[in-house]
Amino acid sequence: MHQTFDAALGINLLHANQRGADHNRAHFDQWGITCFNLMSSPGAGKTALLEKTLAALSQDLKIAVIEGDMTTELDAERLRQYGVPVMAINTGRACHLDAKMVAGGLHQLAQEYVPAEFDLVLVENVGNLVCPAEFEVGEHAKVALLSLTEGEDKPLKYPIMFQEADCLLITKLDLAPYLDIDLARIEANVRQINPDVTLIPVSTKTGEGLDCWFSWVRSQVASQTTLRLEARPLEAKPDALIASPH
Ligand SMILES: Nc1nc2c(ncn2[C@@H]2O[C@H](COP(=O)(O)OP(=O)(O)OP(=O)(O)O)[C@@H](O)[C@H]2O)c(=O)[nH]1
Ligand SMILES: [Zn+2]
Ligand SMILES: [Zn+2]
Repeated sequence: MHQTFDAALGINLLHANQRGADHNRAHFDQWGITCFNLMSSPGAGKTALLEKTLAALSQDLKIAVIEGDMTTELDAERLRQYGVPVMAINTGRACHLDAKMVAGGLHQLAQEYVPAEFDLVLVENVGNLVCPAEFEVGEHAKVALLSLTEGEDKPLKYPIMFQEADCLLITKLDLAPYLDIDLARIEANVRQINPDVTLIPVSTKTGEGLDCWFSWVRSQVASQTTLRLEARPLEAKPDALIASPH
């Protein structure tokens, strides 16, 4: 009985979240913004990757960040140094961002800026290898990070995030000489879970692989823009949505 109740509650929560995520995506689409949801275990290198990404791409693309942390604004402060809007969301006790929290970030963006002027919103999820993958936030692509120090078996032991990822960055490549780890085995384990994922090994310390990541980002933004232009004639401006995200 207890289990049935829990299961029903879980399904309702996910349904409600999905509605919120669809709503957020509608805003992104109307504004012409591409959104990525960055997910990993704590410390895999999401903020370090965002720092490099903002440094390399924020001249060409207009970028905003929605930064999820349980309690602090430490990551948000790191990213604000790059001169882009960073909306910090403290989740309190929650171990993931949900669609409603990201909607809060979008409201803030819409109040302080003209959202239609942005090209890309990067969401840094709370560091957690399990829960963030269950809660869509309205993103166009899920980007997962797996650092070399976490071990070869993680894609097999925690498959959901790896299954869901459109792009998987294997991070901290510079540490390979110091670790007893086989990159080819990690890649094989990832492919077993998600054969088609875009796999990019990187190091933010040496810069290795970052150009490949930047190209992926640029191509996603370009293809999302093309999709939207095909789906909707330009004259159909979402005035009501721009005026008020909710
Ligand atoms: N050697 C090495 N260290 C890295 C690399 N990327 C990140 N780090 C280090 O790993 C630690 C965690 O990096 P963050 O970018 O803060 O990780 P995160 O995923 O944002 O962490 P949370 O937000 O707490 O989940 C920091 O000490 C970084 O300097 C890398 O490519 N190589
Ligand atoms: Zn971080
Ligand atoms: Zn809305």
